[in-house]
Amino acid sequence: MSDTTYPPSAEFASNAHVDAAKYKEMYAASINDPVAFWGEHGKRIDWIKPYTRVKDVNYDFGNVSIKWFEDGTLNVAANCIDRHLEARGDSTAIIWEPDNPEDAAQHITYRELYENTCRMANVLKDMGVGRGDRVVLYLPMIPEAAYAMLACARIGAIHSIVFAGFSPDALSARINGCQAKVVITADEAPRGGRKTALKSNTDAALLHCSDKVKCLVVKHTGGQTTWIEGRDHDYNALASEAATDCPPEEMNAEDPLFILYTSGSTGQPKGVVHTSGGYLVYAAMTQELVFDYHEGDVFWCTADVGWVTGHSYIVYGPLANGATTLMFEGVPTYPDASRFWQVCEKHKVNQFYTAPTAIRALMGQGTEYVSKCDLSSLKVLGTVGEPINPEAWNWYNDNVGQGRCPIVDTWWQTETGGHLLTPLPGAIPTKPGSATLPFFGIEPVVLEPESGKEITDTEASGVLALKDSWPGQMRTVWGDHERFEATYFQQYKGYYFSGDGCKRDADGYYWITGRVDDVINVSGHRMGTAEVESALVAHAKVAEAAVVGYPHNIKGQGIYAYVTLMNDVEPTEELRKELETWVRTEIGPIAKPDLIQWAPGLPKTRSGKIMRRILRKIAEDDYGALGDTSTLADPGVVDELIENRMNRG
Ligand code: 6R9
Repeated sequence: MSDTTYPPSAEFASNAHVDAAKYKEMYAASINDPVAFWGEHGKRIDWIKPYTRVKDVNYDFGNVSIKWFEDGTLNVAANCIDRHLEARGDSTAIIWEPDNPEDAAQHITYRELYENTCRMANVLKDMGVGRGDRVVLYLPMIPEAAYAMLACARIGAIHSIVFAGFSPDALSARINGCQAKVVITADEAPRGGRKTALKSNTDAALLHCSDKVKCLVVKHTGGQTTWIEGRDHDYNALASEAATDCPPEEMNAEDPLFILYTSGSTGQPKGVVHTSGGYLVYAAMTQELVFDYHEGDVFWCTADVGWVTGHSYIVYGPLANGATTLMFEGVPTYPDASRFWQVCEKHKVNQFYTAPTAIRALMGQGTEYVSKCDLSSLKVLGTVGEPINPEAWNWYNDNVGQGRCPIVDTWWQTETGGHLLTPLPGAIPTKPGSATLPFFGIEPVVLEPESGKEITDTEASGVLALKDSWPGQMRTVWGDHERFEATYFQQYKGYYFSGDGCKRDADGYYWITGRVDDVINVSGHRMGTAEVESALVAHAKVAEAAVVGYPHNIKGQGIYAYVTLMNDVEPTEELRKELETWVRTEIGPIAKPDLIQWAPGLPKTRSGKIMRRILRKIAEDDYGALGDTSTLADPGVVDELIENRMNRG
C-alpha cells in the first residue's frame, strides 16, 4: 500500500460536478436518508409513469428481494435515444473506430441511432420477438451491437450478450440457459488483423439448441457463411426494408433489461439479471460523476460489450446522459502499441477508461508509442477489472495523463451494475492501487472472514461486503433465485458479500486484495477455476484436474492447471498442446491454461477435498509457506508436485 496521495488540482476541482465538500455532503445525505436521496436522483431519467415507491429491499437470507422505483414505468431505449433528439439529434452519439486504422471511422448521430435502433427493433418484432422474450447477441464491436441492445430494450425483450471470444459450446449453453428465441451474430469479427468466424461458431452452437431458435446475421466483413433457409435471416436486407420508427414499450422499472453470464466459484456460470429503472439511473449517474463527464466531451471505454463494463459504460450510462461514446473494434497492440493513443488523438478523447492488463502490456513496449501522440484532450483516466499495481498506475499517470489527469480506479462487479468504490476525480485525492472511497449510497464493510463480524476500526483487513442496496444491484440469478441468495447472502447474514478480500487504511481508503473464492482474474476477466477444471476432465485422457491462479506479469493472474492423466496415458508435449486447444474450444481462448503441470496425484484431505491452498503456493513457487499438510490423505504427493514444478524451471 503506497502512501503517496494525489489530490485533484484546484482548477480541476473548481470545474468538476462534485468537489470535496459536495462529496461529503452528498455522501452523508445518501446514507442518512437513501429514500430521499434516490427519490431525487431517480429523476435524472425520464419516467412514463413516475415512481412513488423508491426502495423496497430485504437482505434476509431466505427472503432476499430487491426493488427500486418499483411502481414507475419507463423505456430504457427512449431514455438513451428519443429524449435527446430535440436538443442533440445531430450530435454524435457513437463514434465507431474499426479494427483496421486504414478503414473509415463512423460518426453516428442520435437521429441515426434512433433510426437504426428502430429498424433493428422492427426486424426483431417481425421475427416474433416481443416483451420478455430473450435474445442472445454474439457480435463484434460494431454499431449493430448497440442497435441490437437498444432494440431489445425498446420492444421489452431481454438481451444476453455472449462475448465474441467464447466458443460454440459456451454460446449454446447460454442460448439454452435463457431459452432465447433469436441469436444475433455477424459473419466475422475482425480483431487485431485476425478474424473470428462468428457465424460458423453460431452454426456449431445451434446444433445443440432447439430448432425453433432463429439466427439474425449482420453482414460485416462479407466473409463467406453457410446459410440455412428459414432459420437464418439477413439483417442488412431486412433492415433496409424496415420502418425507421418503432414505438417504445412501456416497461416496469423492475422488468429485466438484460442477463449477463459471469463466472462464480462453481462450474456453471450464472446469469446475472439487471432490471430497467434502477440500473439505468445508476449507470448514468456514475458515468457522469465518476468520469466528470461534461456536455460535448468524447468518452472512451475500451471494454467489449460482452462484459458488464461495456454494457454500463459504452452503451447505457453514456447514452442515457446524451454523451458521445466511442466504440472500438480493435485491440491495443494492433497495428502497433500506439493504437490506443492514436485513437485518443484522432477523436480528441476526453475520458479514457481501460483495464490494468492493457496498461501493463503497453508499458512493456516503451514510452515512445505514447509520447509521439497528442494526448492534450485527455481530462480523466480510469481503470477497472482488477487491482492496479503502483508501477502501472504511475506509468499511466506520467505518460498518458502527463501528470494532469486524475485517475479513477473503479471497483465494481457484473453484479453491481456500476461503480461502488471509486474516487470522484474532483473530490477525492487518489493513492496508486486504491479504489479509495464509496460512491453515493454505498456502505462498504470489512468483515472478519471466519466469524463474519464487522470490523469497526478504521484500519481493517478482511472480506468486503455491502450493507444495504443501491439501484444498480443485480436482482436475481436467471431462473435460480436460490442460487442468488446462496452465493451472495448466505455466508454473511444481512450483507451482500462481494467475494473480494480487502484492506482499509487509516484514511478509510479501500484496497482490494483479490478474490477470496475460487474465481481467478485473468486480464480483468473472471474465470471460475471449476469451469476450466470441468473442461479439462471432459477430455478422454484426463482423470482429474485442479486449476489455480498464479501471478502473471501482464495478465495479473495466469491459469495454472494440474492434470492427472488416465492410467497408461503418457504425458507428452503433444498432449499438453492438445489439452490447451481443447480448453480453447470448450470455453474460449481466454480460458487456455498458461501452464499445465502433470500431477501423478493431487493433494487431498481425507474427505477427498482438493487442497487448493497448497496448489496455489506451489504455482507461486512459494514452497516455504505451504502451511499445515498433516491433514492430507497422502502428504507425499506434495513433495512430488514441488519436484516436478522445480524441474520445469
Ligand atoms: C467490472 C468488472 C469483478 C471482479 C471483482 C474484483 C475485480 C474489478 C477492480 C477489481 C480491484 C478494481 N475488480 N475492478 N479489483 N480493483 N478496480 O470487472 O466486473 O468482470 O464481474 O469482475 O473484478 O475481484 O470482484 P467483473
